[in-house]
Amino acid sequence: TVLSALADGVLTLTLNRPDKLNAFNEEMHLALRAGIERARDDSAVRAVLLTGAGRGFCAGQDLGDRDPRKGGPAPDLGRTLETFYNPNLRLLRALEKPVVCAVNGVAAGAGANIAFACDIVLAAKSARFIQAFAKIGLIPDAGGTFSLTRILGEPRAKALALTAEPLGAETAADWGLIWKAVEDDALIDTAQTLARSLAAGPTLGLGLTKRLIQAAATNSLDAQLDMERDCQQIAGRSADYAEGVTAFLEKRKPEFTGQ
Ligand code: LHQ
Repeated sequence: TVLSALADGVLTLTLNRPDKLNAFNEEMHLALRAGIERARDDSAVRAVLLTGAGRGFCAGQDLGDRDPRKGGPAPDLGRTLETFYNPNLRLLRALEKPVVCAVNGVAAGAGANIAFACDIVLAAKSARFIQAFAKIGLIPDAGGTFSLTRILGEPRAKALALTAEPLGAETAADWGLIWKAVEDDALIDTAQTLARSLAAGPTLGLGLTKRLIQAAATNSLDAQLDMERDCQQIAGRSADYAEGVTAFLEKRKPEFTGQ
């Protein structure tokens, strides 16, 4: 349910239930988790590219999994979040390697919010983001109330979440919700080129940068300055810093190793 391929330091994870627009079932949650854990544990992985197979990126939770018409007790969706979604969201944010997301088509419900948890999001111009939860009586999960509010502020976060109105990729980019909207047929090449160039970069420093930027929202300036000091101390001792400066002085391209 998730294809996994490592090339040029980039682990490409492709959500792969195209007949269901890559909606999440339990198997796909666990396969995505295994992919992110591999990215964390395998030093050959220096960047991740997340995308979807077929015409959609991800339609959120598979609503066919539990049919209320069949009766039985109401499901405990809090438990579903705790068991399946939240671990993946936490792993993605804690992963100290760049994660590029290529949103190749519609991203609905938790599918949209998983994209917003990635570090650099590119979307096909025809892709749409839909906070579909309001249509079925749920609240935006998979970090949606966090990312939408942090990125957009309350007015736009509330309107998207309360109306479930689709947001086109170009508007999403104009609003700063994603990095760029690109022509449909250029999406995968653009995302792969970006992911490969990040993977060839000073990934130790890039990982620290991700940690710092994510911490900034809740830190005071003083705490953030202390954290920058500590992270720069680590970066300054890295082989990549020595190589970066040497390459600059020798007027050549640096060869970073992520060490
Ligand atoms: C689907 C789905 C889908 C199953 C398309 N499930 N089959 C929820 C509950 C539990 C725990 C905690 O978290 C969550 C989080 C959530 O994510 S809630 C939100 C769940 N997602 C949605 O409500 C979105 C439902 N899907 C749609 O509204 C539409 O499919 C969109 C707008 C995504 C795409 O529309 P179209 O491009 O018109 O495609 P379609 O509707 O024709 O879908 C194509 C096929 O995919 C179709 O199957 P079929 O056999 O008829 O060809 C759909 O039934 C299936 N599909 N989403 N979530």
